Amino acid sequence: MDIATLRATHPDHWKLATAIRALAMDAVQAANSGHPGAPMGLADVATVLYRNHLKFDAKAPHWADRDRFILSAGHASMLLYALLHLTGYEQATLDQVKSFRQWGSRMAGHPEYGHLEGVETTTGPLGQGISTAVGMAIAEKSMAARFGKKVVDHKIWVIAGDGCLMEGISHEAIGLAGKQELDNLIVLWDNNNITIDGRVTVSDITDQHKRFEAAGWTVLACDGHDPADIDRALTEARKAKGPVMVDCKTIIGFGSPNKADSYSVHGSPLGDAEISATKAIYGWDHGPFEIPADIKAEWEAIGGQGAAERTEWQARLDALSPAKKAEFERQVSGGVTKKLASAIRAFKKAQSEAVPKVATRKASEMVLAAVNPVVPETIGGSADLTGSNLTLTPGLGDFTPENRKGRYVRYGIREHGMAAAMNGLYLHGGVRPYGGTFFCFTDYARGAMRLSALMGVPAVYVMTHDSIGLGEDGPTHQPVEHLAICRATPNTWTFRPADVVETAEAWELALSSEKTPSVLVLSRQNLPTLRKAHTNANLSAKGAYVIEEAAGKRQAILMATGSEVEIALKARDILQAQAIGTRVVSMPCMELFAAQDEAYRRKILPPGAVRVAVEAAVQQPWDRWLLGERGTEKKAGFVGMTGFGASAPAERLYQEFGITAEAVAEKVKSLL
Ligand SMILES: Cc1ncc(C[n+]2csc(CCOP(=O)(O)OP(=O)(O)O)c2C)c(N)n1
Repeated sequence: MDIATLRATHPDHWKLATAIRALAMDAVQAANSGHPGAPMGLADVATVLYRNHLKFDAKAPHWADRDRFILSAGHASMLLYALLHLTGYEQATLDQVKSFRQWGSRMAGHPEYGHLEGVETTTGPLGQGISTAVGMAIAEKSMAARFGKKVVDHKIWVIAGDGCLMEGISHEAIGLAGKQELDNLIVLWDNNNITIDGRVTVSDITDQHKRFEAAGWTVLACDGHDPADIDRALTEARKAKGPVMVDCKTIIGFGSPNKADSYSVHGSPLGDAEISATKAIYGWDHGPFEIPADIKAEWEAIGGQGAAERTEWQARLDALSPAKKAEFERQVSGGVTKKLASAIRAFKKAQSEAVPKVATRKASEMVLAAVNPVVPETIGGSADLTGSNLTLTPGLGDFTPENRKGRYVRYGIREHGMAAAMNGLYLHGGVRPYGGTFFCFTDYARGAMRLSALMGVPAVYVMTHDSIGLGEDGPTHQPVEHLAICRATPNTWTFRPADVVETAEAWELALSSEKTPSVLVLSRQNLPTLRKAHTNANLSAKGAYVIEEAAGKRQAILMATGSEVEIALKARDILQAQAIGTRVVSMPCMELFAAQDEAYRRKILPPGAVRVAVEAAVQQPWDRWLLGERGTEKKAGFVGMTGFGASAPAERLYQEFGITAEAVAEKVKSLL
């Protein structure tokens, strides 16, 4: 539909949509950076969505039963900011719009979770939003099954652009959503045939309709500038079977006389002259950031449309039994049940008596078997490695279209999609997600793992097969640099537990975390129980502790994690037999150790002694503990990997790569 017809036939709609377009142009111009084209093209679709379909109350951004709106095309952030401002979200003031993209503004370059109410997830890395939304849709289904449709019954709406659909992660997400028949998920595709390099067709000729249909979606289409047609499509979408993709045919930079339908309007300000010309075409004779009071009032009325529905919902929530209501509220707020700590304590006590020799992946399974029954909000899963990651415990049941109470998601071979879904599961509220794959394949999940950290989502990544210790699968499967990568990522706890007790402690910390994701790095090979004296206290909480003290004068400190703690303890035996007093420090989580005060760190790593770190991975993250923290280069050594692994049984690999107790003892002696 062209502008003249649109203005003539839908004057009310036109005014509302033009307010979005004007704010987007003005804010990008003022910031002298940003992406005006997509908001201008999407304003009609968004106006119909907010006006006629989205269930929300601008005065209650955290209402648990609101529809979620995910702007997967995060570069179009001004679309979302304009909507939040116009509908009257308290934090989305006009001053914030004016300081779009500037230091301290809630309206960051791309929408950032936690900066501004109404932003449901961080988007910007293309493809993440649509994939996170799949997790939200799963969470909605799970919550509805557990608490009833009277209190959980909403939709997840997504706007995704060509870029989101081209990203590989979207393939994983679309496949998962189709299999799971998520009829609460509606994706509005901004089909404008433009990306940064020009027409989409310079790089892609995919038939998106066939692609979505092939994955089990319902596909609808509309003219993305005709409000009646958009409304028809969205109305149909709400009733359709399975997840729905609505192809919204739009024009990027709609109305701009010299830039519409071209890549030049994608990611740079229009310029004052072009803004004037465009506003003239719009019939919008208002200055920058000026929204006439009647139009603002109409938008605010839209912002309040859901208030009555929310009141009715509150009454239904209040009608639940007090226990059920309290449990609903605890789960939605991410609160930790007291039962977790007691389950972990009992588990630790039993294991330090039984002293099993098990792989830490097996230990993790044993912990989960104790924890899952008392933490009903966990939803686990694996990227097709259930039997290797050991993430499934009795009684969870598969989450399927037939069994929405199931708490185990078969993610398929979709590591990145799984990680993004885990973000969505948590952000929706009511779920503590964990999911597994081989540690090496964190590479495949990394984009979403980074967003867990950036957003402060305490997802738990169960990453097994943690080193050359996995053996015969060889160097393609043997991580060497991945511990360094995880430890380099801000706001991430990387746990590499040494035995069953440390594994339980890591799980307790991971499931109690408020804002930090955890990566549990777990062995394939069996490891002895080292913590034989039970402590109620969680020793891993300080990141590192003395697991074996030096006998006699302390001359050496060995530091290790995971399977190498056993090697360090054997090296200590060798050294002590030669009267070299040796302390062994287990360091299951460097980040937590780094967070301790100087006094504690000094207690664990006092000056003077030779320091040797042992880890079957690259040295990089150890430099601080070897060279800093009162250490000196002359007295520091590392036993670990300097390159990729190899294909052979694990024991042989440890011999060949020189990660042995004897080598550690020799290293110490060479430094004394
Ligand atoms: C993972 C990722 N890769 C690259 C980019 C950089 N980028 C931002 S927008 C964009 C083009 C997106 O095209 P489309 O989704 O069609 O947006 P439109 O041009 O319609 O605004 C690119 C490549 C990004 N944000 N994320």
